[in-house]
Amino acid sequence: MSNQYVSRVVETVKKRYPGEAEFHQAVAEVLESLTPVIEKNKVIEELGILERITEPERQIIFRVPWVDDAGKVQVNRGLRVQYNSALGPYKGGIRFHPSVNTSIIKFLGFEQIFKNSLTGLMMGGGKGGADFDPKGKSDNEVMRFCQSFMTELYRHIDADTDVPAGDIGVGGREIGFMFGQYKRIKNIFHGVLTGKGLLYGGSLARTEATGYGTVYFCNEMLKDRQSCIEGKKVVISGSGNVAIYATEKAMSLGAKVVALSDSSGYIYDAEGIKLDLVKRLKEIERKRISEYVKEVKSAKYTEGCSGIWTIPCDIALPCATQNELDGNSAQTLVKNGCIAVAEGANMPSTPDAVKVFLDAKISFGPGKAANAGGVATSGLEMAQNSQRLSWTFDEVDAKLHQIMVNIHATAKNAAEEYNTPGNLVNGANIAGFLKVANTMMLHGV
Ligand code: NDP
Ligand code: 2IT
Repeated sequence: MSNQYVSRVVETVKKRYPGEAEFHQAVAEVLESLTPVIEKNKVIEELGILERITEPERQIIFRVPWVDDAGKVQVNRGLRVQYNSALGPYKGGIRFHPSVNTSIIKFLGFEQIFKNSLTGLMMGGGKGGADFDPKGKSDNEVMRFCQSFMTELYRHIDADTDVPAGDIGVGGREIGFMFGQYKRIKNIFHGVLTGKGLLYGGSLARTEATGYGTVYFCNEMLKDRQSCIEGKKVVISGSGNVAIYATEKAMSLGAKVVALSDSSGYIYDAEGIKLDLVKRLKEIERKRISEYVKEVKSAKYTEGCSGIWTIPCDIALPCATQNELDGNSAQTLVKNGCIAVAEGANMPSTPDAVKVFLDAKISFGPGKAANAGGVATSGLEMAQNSQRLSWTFDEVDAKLHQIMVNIHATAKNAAEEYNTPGNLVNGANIAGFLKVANTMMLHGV
C-alpha cells in the first residue's frame, strides 16, 4: 500500500472494528484502488472523505424473538446498516443466513454504496440481515420470523428513507411476509421493499435481473476480446436466485452451462444443465442440488463446493457467496483455459484470486459492477411504484441491459483514465467512488 492516507484509514477501520475480517477485506480492496484518485484530488483527504465513507451513517442491531412450531421461543439477531445516503435513500438487500454478523453486513453495505452509484440511479447504500437459517423451517416459522424482524425494522425504513430487498435466504416468500407486516403496522401501502410479488407492486424481471445482468456484463467484457458467450462452456457456482437466472440467460445466448452447486457440493452435467429441473428442485421444492443426479442419471454429484472450479470451462460465474473462490482455484481456472470471470455474488473471489485473474489478463468483472443489475432493477421497481405504473418485462429488461452496458463502459473508461487499462476492479471502484465523494463534498461535512 503506497498511499499514506489510505493506509491510515484502513488501519483506523481495523482498530475500530477488530475481528471483522470481511469488512476489512472490502475496505482495503476499495481504498487501495483509489490511490491514484486520492493523489490527484487532495481535497478528498482535506475533507476527510475516506474517514467518512468507511463509517456507516447508522447501524441498528435488534432482538428478533419468535416461536417455533414446537412452541419453543427462539431469538435471533437482526441488523440493518444504513451506510451512505449521499445519492438517495439507503438501498440494499437483507440476508438470512446463520453466518450473518456485523462484519458481513458491513462489508456488503460498504460494497453496495459503490455498486448503487455505478447504476446511475439515485440510491444510497445499505444492507441488513439476521443470523436466522430459513433451511428446514416451515412456512409458518419463516412467516413468524419475518413478522418479528419487521416489527422492529419498520420504524427505521420507508420508501424515501431505506428500501431493503432480498439477498441470500431472502426471496419472494420472505419479502411478502415482511411487506405484509410493514403495511399492517404502518397502515401505508408503498414501495418500502423491492423484489415484491408481481401481484402487489413487484417489477417484472426483478427476479431474473441479477443473473441476467451478470451475463450481460460478461458479454460486454467478451466483446472487448472480440469474443462472445455463444458456444462457450460455463461453470456457475450456487443454485439460488442469481445462479439460476445467470444459467437461464447464458443458455438463451447459446452457451452451455455444465455445473451448479450449493454449500454441500456440486453437480456436473456434460450435456448441459436441465434448468427446468433445477428450478423445480430449488424454487418450488426447496431441495438440495444433489437431488439433481437422482433424476439425471448421466450427471455427477461431488461433495464439497470448492471443487467446482476444477471443471474446465471458458467462463466462470461465481454466484454463491463471499470468498468462495481462492487463489488456488483461480490458478486452476486460468490453467484450464478460462478467459472470463464475472462475479454474480458479492466478493466471491479472495484477494489472491483477483490477483491471479488480473495478472493472467483474463477478463474479470468484480461483483459491484457485474451483479449491479439486481439493485438497478430494484431502482426501476421503485420508479414504477412511485408512478403507480408497471412496465412490461421487455421494457425493464431493455433498461437493465442498457444499465449493464453503461456500467461496463464506465468502469472501463475509469480504468483507462487512471492508467490501469483493462482493470475493471480499479475502474469500478474509482467510478463508483467519485460520484459519491463529489456529492458528499456538495452536501458539506
Ligand atoms: P440464494 O439464497 O437464492 O442462493 C444462495 C446460493 O449460494 C445457494 O445455492 C447457497 O447454497 C449458496 N451459498 C450460500 N452460502 C454459502 C456458503 N457459505 N458456502 C457455499 N455456498 C453458499 O441467494 P442469491 O442467489 O440471491 O445470492 C447469491 C449471491 O449473490 C450472494 O453473494 C448475494 O449477496 C449476491 N447478490 C444477490 C442479489 C440478488 O438480487 N439476489 C443481487 C446482487 C448480488 P445453500 O443452499 O447450500 O446455502
Ligand atoms: O447485493 C445486492 O445488490 C442485492 N442483494 C440486491 C439489493 C437490492 O436492493 O435489490
